[in-house]
Amino acid sequence: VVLRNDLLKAIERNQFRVYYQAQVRLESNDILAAEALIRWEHPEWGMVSPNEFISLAEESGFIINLGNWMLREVCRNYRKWMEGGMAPIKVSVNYSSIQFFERNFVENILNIIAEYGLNPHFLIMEITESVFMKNPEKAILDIKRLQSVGIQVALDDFGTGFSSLSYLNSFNIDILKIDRSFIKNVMLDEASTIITRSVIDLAQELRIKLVAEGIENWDQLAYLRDLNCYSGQGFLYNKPMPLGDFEQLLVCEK
Ligand code: G
Ligand code: G
Ligand code: MN
Ligand code: NA
Repeated sequence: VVLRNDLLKAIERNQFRVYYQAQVRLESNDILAAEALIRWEHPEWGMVSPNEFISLAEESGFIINLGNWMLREVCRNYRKWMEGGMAPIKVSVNYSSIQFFERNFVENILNIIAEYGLNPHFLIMEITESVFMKNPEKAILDIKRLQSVGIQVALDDFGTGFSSLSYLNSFNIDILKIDRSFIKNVMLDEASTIITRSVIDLAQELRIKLVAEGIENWDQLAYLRDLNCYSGQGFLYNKPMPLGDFEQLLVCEK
């Protein structure tokens, strides 16, 4: 209850932060995109992970306000990057299925982006398969509309949960993010190694861009590079970091 009351006030109290983690082209080390990840800087508990509060935000409906806050913050920062002449990378934002099924979901996103005078094509929307399970007809239409203005759609945590290959058929996904539980065991566990290799092949054949999540060491990177895996993110490159630190990284890319 304490957590919930605090959460509902955290926007007005200016306690949310956006952290960024680079998504890197494996072949060249170029930064392709930044995944935006929310953090709650609580005065007593310090930096609170979204794992601790996203489901609470979903249950209470607060996730809608939180998502709007997040997109505005991402747009505001992105505009600053563009004005500073930074490399035009994309920004990848996580959406929960609750947000996806809000009534004016797509209009709302386009309105916010327009407020900041940005072209929507900088945005990648990360969703999970729960979006497809709830209301596939609406999901197909919304994904089409997002893509028609240049927003790309990424399927997050691929290979976990109930992810089905048929989703790749019915929903026109731009990017697949293979879950870090597979990358973690690459070269250590035979099944994870084979699954990873197969997903890389699958993405290539379907012409879907693949992001390998959770790359933590050189062995994993070497394996993924050998198989021509397109891109990845993980602690080997960098951890999610505050805005200022990420901007330093972008300046070096310039
Ligand atoms: O960054 P971290 O490992 O703490 O993220 C934990 C989980 O929270 C991940 O599943 C991530 O997708 C989710 N998450 C992070 N930021 C957001 C956000 O802004 N909105 C939603 N819906 N989920 C987020
Ligand atoms: O569910 P989602 O893929 O959105 O979760 C993203 C979160 O995964 C990031 O916020 C970050 O905290 C975590 N993460 C990113 N890279 C790594 C990594 O290399 N190892 C581990 N264990 N977690 C990572
Ligand atoms: Mn994600
Ligand atoms: Na993931």
